[in-house]
Amino acid sequence: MSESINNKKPRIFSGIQPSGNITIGNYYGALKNWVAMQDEYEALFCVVDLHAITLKQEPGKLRAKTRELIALYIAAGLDPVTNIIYPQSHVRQHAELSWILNCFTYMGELNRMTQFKDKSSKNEANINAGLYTYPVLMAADILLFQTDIVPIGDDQKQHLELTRDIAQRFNHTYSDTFVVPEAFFGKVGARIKSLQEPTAKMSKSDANPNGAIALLDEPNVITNKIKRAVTDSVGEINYTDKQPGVKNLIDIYCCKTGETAEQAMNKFEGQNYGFLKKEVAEATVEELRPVQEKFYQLIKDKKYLDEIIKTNSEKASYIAEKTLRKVKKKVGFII
Ligand code: ATP
Ligand code: LTN
Repeated sequence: MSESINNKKPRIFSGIQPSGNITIGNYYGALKNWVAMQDEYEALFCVVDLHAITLKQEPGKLRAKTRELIALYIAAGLDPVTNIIYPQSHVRQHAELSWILNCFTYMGELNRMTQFKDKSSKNEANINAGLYTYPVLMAADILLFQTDIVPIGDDQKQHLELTRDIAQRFNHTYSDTFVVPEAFFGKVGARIKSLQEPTAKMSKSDANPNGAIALLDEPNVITNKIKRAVTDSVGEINYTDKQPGVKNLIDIYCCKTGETAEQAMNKFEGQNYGFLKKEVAEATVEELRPVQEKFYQLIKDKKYLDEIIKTNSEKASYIAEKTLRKVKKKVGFII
């Protein structure tokens, strides 16, 4: 039974990997939606460091990035008192449930995951088993908390479908144990594209630094990256898939203003690419300025951040243990 039936608010869970510099793709596609949803839901926002080590990470850097991402969650507007904000590795139940769910997931299902195919083709020297079972850990993250809604970018859709399948399979094998979660996709920010390769998604692991705008990029860096963004030779601003570079810039603009593409086109129709880029750069700088200011205050206060991590991890662990005990009992472990 959903815990949300007993409590007042439905529950959401989501996470970002501390595996690089988070981008405006993560911000508009994930974080900003979370901020808008936080009051209506009981929310857990996780920094998924266990997922991050599926690719090689430098230990000191991973530690710093994890704390940095916790601070960015708060700087972007998430309340660390009313929401549960914590690093995944602090709650051991994630790994425990993940093992159990591995035994309820078929290799045929994992073989179909496009993110695995994508990441393994880019990391041929390190195609480890964690990269392969990554979606099972993600399912464990979500199912541990009896999550109702999972706000994600559309690149995670396939993983969420697998999560639902695993939950249903487990529920059918035993009896109702997990809430079967629904995905939630934001309107405009669902898929921001790379500035250099506007048919591919903007990603924090992009090898080309000009492809992605990091949340902590300085204003002149943001402006320069947008100036260099790939457009086309049409020379006319239209919102169409035939002009993916221009379309992406309009999307980024709309993420800031909340306008529809149609509304934004009233402003851009008949203008040149230079004008579009200038407007997009100004909008982005303005959006990120307050987030950056708050971030630099927070990151100085390690004690405060560590306290947030400790209390929130304890809260998460308490909720997670309830589900895990139920699961262990159903599969036949002595509890
Ligand atoms: P990596 O490049 O390391 O794989 P990533 O940039 O894809 O990372 P994740 O940590 O995998 O980031 O994703 C965190 C969240 O941000 C997810 O909900 C994902 O769907 C969303 N997201 C990532 N990139 C984009 C994007 N370009 N547009 C919209 N949402 C995105
Ligand atoms: N796999 C996701 C990050 C992630 C996540 C989750 C998102 C891990 N666990 C649980 C939502 C819910 C990604 O790569 N973006």
